[in-house]
Amino acid sequence: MAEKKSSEPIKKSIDPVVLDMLDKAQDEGVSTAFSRAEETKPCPIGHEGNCCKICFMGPCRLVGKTTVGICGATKETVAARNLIRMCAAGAAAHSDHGRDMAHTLMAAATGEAPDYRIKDERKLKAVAQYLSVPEGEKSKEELAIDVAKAALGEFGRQEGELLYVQRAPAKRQEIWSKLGITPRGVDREVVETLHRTHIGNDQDAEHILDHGLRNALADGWGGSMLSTDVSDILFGTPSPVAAGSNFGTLREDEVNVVIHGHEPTLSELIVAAASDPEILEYAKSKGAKGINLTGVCCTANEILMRQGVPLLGNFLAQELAILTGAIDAMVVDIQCIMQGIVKVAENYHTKIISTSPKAKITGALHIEFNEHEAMSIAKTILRTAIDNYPNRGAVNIPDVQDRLVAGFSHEYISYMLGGSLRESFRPLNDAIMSGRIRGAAGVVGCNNPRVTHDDPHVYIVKELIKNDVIVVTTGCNAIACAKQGLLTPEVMEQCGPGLKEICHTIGIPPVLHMGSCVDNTRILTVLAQCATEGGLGEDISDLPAAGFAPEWMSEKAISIGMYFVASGVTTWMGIGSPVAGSEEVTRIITEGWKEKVGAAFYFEPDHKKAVEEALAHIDAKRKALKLEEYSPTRYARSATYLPAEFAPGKHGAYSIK
Ligand code: MSK
Repeated sequence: MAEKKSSEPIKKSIDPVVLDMLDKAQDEGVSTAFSRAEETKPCPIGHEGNCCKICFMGPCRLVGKTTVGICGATKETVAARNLIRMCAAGAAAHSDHGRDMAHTLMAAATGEAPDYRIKDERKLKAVAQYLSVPEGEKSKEELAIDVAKAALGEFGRQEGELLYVQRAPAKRQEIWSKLGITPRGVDREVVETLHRTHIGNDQDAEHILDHGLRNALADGWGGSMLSTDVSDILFGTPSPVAAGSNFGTLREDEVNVVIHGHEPTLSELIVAAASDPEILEYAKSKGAKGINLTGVCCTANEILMRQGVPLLGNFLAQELAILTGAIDAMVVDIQCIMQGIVKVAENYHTKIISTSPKAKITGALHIEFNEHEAMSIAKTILRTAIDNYPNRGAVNIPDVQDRLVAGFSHEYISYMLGGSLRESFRPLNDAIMSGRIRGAAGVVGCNNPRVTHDDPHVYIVKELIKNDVIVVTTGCNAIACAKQGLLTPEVMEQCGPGLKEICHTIGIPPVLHMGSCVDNTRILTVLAQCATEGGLGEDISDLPAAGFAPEWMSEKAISIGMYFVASGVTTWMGIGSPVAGSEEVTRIITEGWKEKVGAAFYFEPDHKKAVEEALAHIDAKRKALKLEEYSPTRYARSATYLPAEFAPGKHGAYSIK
């Protein structure tokens, strides 16, 4: 990682750039999420899931001698309802995003959105198969229309079950079927959550939570998975790409446009428009040398994965980036956009441009996006940013930038492991079986100012690879890793010897950036393929694998965590438990779900303890599979004596030029 002030006290963040910007915010009297978190303590009642506000007899606060609400609802019922309502909101956000992608595919295929085209025909054909759409003699546009129709049908499906459920291992499907939690329609499960949790309806915690699992599965194996697939069809399935990260990706002499949110639909067009000669000429006419794009949150991850656009920062960096004075426009679409950015921007020249018909922000300039006039809107946005370039005041861009390699779709991982003729997960399974790789972990999720920014993310990833656990990452964890240089081939040197040997031999980095929040479904696909490849049991819950969301804050993170668990991956969430107020609900989601779906849902604020527990869990899974006992020293020698041609950066398609 690039060095800055090593003596900087690590308190609010482990990122020196964030610490510098926080000092600047304090000096200039600018309020940020960090300062507001200090001023606003979490409500202890709501924090533990003990506040019920689903009717207007309350809100009922179940504390002290008050153990039931006015209607008689118990702490168990209230905590369970609160949890699955969070899950439903998260699933709705992901899935509504997925639905919009399907509408864009339809518009692209019918010619109503002329700025879009079908970029990945191979993926289109694969998705057609998953959705039981016959290929026949159709043109790619005709096939795309049928795929879009089938995809849209999954959201409103009224009969039967989601088609993508069949992508899970057979044993997992049986578990869901036996428990009656196989998801039906995506929208249906969200609506049913709201219905069940209305006053006077479902009032048995376990029964409520069972539906929560089904709702989460409708996200993971439904809305989110469709979103990822359709994005790949439209914009291409990611393959390795090198880029930079952190505030040093801003340019003093170019128009800086920051893309923030979650949807790739507009940002892909902004990337294309930014190299349009007419737009570049316009930028030059205002004194800028060019247009520089960089991104925040998952829109950033989407356009990094496919276009190599650099990462500016993760969730907690969005306000601080404006303090550089170098951002001419921050273009936002949906989800994870703090209202606070508008207030911060009032102190500088930055224009906040909202674009989604679903997300207006008071005080922001709204340039509404629609896919029918996409390129024209993208250019209008860039012109607005260019017009704002001469309005800059003092600029303070920290000279900190780290390299990264991203773009690890499950298709690419499979190709990387087996080559174009024998794409498979066999080498990965073999490496796990031999104990060279101890296990696998998905580390994902947000930032939360209640903990040291990026610290739990980075600690967990470093500990896992040191202990020979291969890591896949998405969302804001991936951005935290990028800023610490953990997404480069060189990080192999920080791995345990077995993992290091495998990374050198196969040519994979130990931390694989798989994309945005909806792309957590790529992780589900990898897990399903490992489970069916052979040698590691028959189900995802048999795998020596674990999930983490150490700095979670969003409802989407709850939905992701719950669909990981319902798919068989024991998952550790950080921060604290939103159901701590009910011992019974805590028991159900841990021991109870372990029995039901073979995986537990832990909320463990101590991230060091979470890693220890996860490593013990991985070893227990290895033992149950009767695999070689993991030994950290067994492969030490072979990893030390690798030939020079396998040196980091020289091997594999991901080498940074
Ligand atoms: S952006 S949901 S803060 S990961 Fe997907 Fe980051 Fe969490 Fe938003």
